[in-house]
Amino acid sequence: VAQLPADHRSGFVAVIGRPNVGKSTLFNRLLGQKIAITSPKPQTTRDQVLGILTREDTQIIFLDTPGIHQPRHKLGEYMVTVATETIEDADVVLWLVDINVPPTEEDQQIGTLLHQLQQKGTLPPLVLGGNKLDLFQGDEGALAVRLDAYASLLPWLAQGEEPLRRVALSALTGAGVDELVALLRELLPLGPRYYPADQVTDLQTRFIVAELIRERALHLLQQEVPHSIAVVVDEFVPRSENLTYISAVIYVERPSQKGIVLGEGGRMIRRIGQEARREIEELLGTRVYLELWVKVWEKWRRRENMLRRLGYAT
Ligand code: GDP
Ligand code: MG
Ligand code: K
Repeated sequence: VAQLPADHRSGFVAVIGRPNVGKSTLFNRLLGQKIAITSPKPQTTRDQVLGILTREDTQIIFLDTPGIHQPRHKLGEYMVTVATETIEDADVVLWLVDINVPPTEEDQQIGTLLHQLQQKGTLPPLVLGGNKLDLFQGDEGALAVRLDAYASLLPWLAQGEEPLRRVALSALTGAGVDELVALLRELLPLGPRYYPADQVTDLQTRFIVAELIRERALHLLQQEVPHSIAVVVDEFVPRSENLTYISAVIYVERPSQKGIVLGEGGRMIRRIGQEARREIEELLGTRVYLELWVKVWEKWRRRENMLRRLGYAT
C-alpha cells in the first residue's frame, strides 16, 4: 500500500443543479470515464450516481443528485427526498449553474431548499460553479454580476455571514475545472482513501448498461416519446471472456409509444440496439449480444412497486 501524504483529504461532494446545466458532463470530465449520462434533454439522470476522483493528495466521492423540481408524481417526490438527504450527508455541496442565463424558477427552488437547510443547520459548505464559461459573451464585470445574481438566491451569503466560494468553468472544455477541484479539496477534511485508486465508480454495471440504452433511445426517438421510458436489464450473463449476453426491457407508458419505439418493421428498436450495443461493448471490453424488448407499463411513474423494481425506492 502506497504511503499517502500527511495532508491527504477525502470526502463526499453532492453536485446539485437544475437539469441541463452540465452536471453529467462535468462528472464525466472529472472521472475520465462515461458513467453519468449526458443528453441535450433535461432529466436524463434520475438516479444518484456515485463517482470517485482519486489524486495523489485527494479522493473526492461525487454524488450526482437528481434534479430538484416541483414534485408532480411519486418519482418527483422521491427525487427531492434523495437529493435533500444526499446534500445533508455530504461534506461539500457543489451548486452548478449556467452562467449564460439569469437564475430560472428552478434555480430559485434550489436556492430555497439550500436556504431551508442552512436555517436547519444541515447545509455543508457550498461552492457555486458557474458552468458553460466557453459560451459566455460578457467581460469579467458581467461575469461577476451574473454570479452575484445566483448568490442573491442565498440570502445568508448576500448578508456577508460567510463568503461565497465561486468558480467559473467549462465542463466541456475543461477550463476552470482544476481550480474547482482545488476549491473543493480545501473544504474536505483530512482523511484516508475510501476506495482503491483505480475505482472510478461504485455503480452496478447493470445500471450503467440500462442508462446507456435509455440514453440511446432518448437520442434516437427525439421528441416522439417523452421521458416516460424506463429501461430494466433483466439478464446480464458473461458467456465467455469476450462475450456478454444482455437482455433488457424498455418500458413505455402507452401502447402508441410502443409502436414508436419499435418503428416500422422494428427498424427503430434495431437501431437503438445497434448503437447501445457499441457503447456497452466499449464499456465492458467484450463483445455483446443485446436483446431488447418493449413493454407497456401504464403510468409506471406513479407505481411504487415499479419504482422499487428500478431501485428508486426501498
Ligand atoms: P445535466 O442535466 O446537468 O446533467 O446536464 P448535461 O451534462 O447532460 O449537459 C446538458 C447539455 O449541456 C449537453 O448538451 C452538454 O453537452 C452541454 N454542456 C454541458 N457543459 C457544457 C459547457 O461547459 N459548455 C457548453 N458549451 N455546453 C455544455
Ligand atoms: Mg445529468
Ligand atoms: K441532461
